[in-house]
Amino acid sequence: MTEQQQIRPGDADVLVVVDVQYDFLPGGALAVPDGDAVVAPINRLAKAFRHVVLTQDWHPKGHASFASSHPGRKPFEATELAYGPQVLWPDHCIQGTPGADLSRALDIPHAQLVIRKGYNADIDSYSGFKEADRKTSTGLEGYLKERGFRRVFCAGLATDFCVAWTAIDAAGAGFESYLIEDASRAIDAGGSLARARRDWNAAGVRTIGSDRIRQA
Ligand code: VGL
Ligand code: ZN
Repeated sequence: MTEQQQIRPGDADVLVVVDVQYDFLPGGALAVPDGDAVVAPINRLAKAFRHVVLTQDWHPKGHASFASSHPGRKPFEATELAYGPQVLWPDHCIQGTPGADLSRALDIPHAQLVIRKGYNADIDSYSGFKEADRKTSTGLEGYLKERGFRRVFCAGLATDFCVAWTAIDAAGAGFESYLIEDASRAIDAGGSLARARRDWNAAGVRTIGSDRIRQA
């Protein structure tokens, strides 16, 4: 904390809180181990950011990323969809269900946007920016650029999927991109966390702890 310079969030900085939804929290359909540990650091961080955006995984029933949509396949198996490789998941974050709700433990009344993703039946979207076909945009890049943000700070669930892909796409879109690791938790299935870390490092995403952010 004393070695590295503190970051003081300002008007060019936005905190992106990824998928803190009941289905990813303990007891949820796709519970991330220790997932509820992100809530306290995120609430603390959010107080230091004037600008906060939330993402919300938001699938229709029968979504292509659900194992239940592929007869004979099981959750956490890999498959190929039209756009490439896809991990198959338990049914989760179905539009309008309690599991898809954002956690009420989040204390971020000043959040300015909730961006939903994964609503196209045939395409998954880990990233808050671009769907898994790597072509279809959610509109988040245009929104953040029009707002004049230059640095994007990502935290939430899960580190190795939606947080990593969101941070990677933020870097690809030209933002200075940060992944706040202690305010995120991973699924870590089949080496996914190590793989994601290689990918976000290669993309130029900077890994930081929440202690780098000066508290408000
Ligand atoms: C996520 C798997 C499937 C995530 C979303 O939020 O990381 N992971 N859908
Ligand atoms: Zn999902």
